[in-house]
Amino acid sequence: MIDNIILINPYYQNRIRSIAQVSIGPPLGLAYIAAVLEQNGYKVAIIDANAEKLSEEEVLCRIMHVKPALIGLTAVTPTIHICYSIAKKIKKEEPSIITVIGGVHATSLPKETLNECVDFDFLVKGEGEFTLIELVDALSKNKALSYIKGLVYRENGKIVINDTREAVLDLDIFPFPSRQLLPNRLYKTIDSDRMTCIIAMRGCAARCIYCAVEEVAGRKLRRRSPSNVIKEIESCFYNYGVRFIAFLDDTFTFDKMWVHKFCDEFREARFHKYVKWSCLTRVDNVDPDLLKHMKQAGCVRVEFGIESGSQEILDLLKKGITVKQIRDAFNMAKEAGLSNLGFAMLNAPGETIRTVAETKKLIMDLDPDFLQLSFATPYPGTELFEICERDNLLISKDWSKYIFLNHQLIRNKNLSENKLKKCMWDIQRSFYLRPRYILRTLIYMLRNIGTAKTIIWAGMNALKLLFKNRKTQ
Ligand code: B12
Repeated sequence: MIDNIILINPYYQNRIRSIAQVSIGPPLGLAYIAAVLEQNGYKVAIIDANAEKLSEEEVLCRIMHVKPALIGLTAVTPTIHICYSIAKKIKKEEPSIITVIGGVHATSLPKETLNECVDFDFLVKGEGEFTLIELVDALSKNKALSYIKGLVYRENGKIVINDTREAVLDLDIFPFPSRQLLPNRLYKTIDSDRMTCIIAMRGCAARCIYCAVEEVAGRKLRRRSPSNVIKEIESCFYNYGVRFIAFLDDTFTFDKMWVHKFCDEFREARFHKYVKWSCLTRVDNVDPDLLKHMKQAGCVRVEFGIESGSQEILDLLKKGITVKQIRDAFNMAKEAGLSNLGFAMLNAPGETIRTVAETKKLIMDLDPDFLQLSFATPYPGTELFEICERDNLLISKDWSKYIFLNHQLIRNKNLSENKLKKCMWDIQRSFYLRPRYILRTLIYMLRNIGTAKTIIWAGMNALKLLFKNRKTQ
């Protein structure tokens, strides 16, 4: 009988330190899975080792204290080795505990993951809510596993990959994530230390070759209803004192009608006065009216993928946008009074000193309020990964290095590793060390005094990064 389940989010925040990654958000995937398990009568706990900064030993200690029947672990590519290690420690201490791995890395590389780690008993491909319920039910009642869509397991020494599970179309059927199992007080962004994340949509229709989202959530876009999302916000506000929501949807404004409706309902419920929010979107999915409406409904920041200032690189990445659209979107956001963040990357295949200069120029012209500059990283399951494997451009398959802020993983015949680091440092120095930028950030800090500590910490990280990069020159 599977009567006690623990889900674990490993500790990774110490490894992804950077200016733009000062936020710590809840592991929403695990909280959704927990909600469905609880709805079906199972006893479940979540250990958010990331938010609580728990070492593997501390995680193990908590697990052994409870001795659950089943453990579920979540991983992205650069954290999979941490899950390998936790699973190994669990199996060594208590081999009867069933271990399940899920998340985007396991979904992209199911066979490799089970081959690399004998300590995982099961792997869940794609969205895990119903697969895990069916697995727990089958194990409890000794039923066959072969019918469970999305499940991967070993049978007679061979790895069996069951049929793919269809994506859930009506997202309103899911209960809200089990926030009562999370250390909510530990989640924060530069905007607020009373924040949480919400996902209003799953799937992404864009075809960017570097993105791994399709692996888990597919290309078909599925939206929750605005009222369902607002009910979740209401619960976060009254039960957990949440004052800031970071929407994690890949393209929040993909369906503009939906956003207008959401903004209307949010304002009608009067939440816009007490709860502020931010979202991620594409530069080709916004217009002045929409952004103004979002601002009126409490939105404070929009985050756009810039990726590159070179049209050639944008086209190669299949981003489906133009440099002009990037410029227009940032202007529109500024005119609407919204703060903005831009994501950009260096070292896509074909990057040259000229295309880097184009990116630098664009970033300086746009002058975003926040910038996240990273290395193009070929995550497994993406077209970029296939291209790099095919053209022998992969520098390493050590997954722990797949942190796009820290490591160059694509060989570049136009730019040496050293030259590339220099370019990265040059853009960051030119961007952050402008008196105008420093002043603006100080004003932002004064306005958000509650999160000043977080911003100072981010600033220190930025300086550390700049000096570290300078030393390597
Ligand atoms: C929010 C987010 C973050 C947040 C962190 C999480 C948080 N708690 O807020 C921050 C900003 C810190 C972050 C950082 C990074 N991220 Co990120 N992030 C996302 C984002 C936008 C949303 C994740 C999410 O909540 N999804 C919604 C939930 C419901 O889905 P889910 O987590 O996938 O969970 C479902 C299934 O995967 C499965 N499942 C997951 N775990 C488990 C466990 C079990 C036991 C089971 C049964 C099932 C299961 O069931 C869940 C429910 O259906 C995704 C893009 C996306 N749309 O998913 C990228 C994404 C996950 N990130 C990505 C990357 C690359 C990173 C970084 C590595 C970037 C970097 N700095 O180098 C870091 C590394 C973080 C780390 N863990 O080490 C990539 C992952 C690619 C890969 N192969 O690893 C994604 C897919 C984006 C992309 N464009 O490709 N990220």
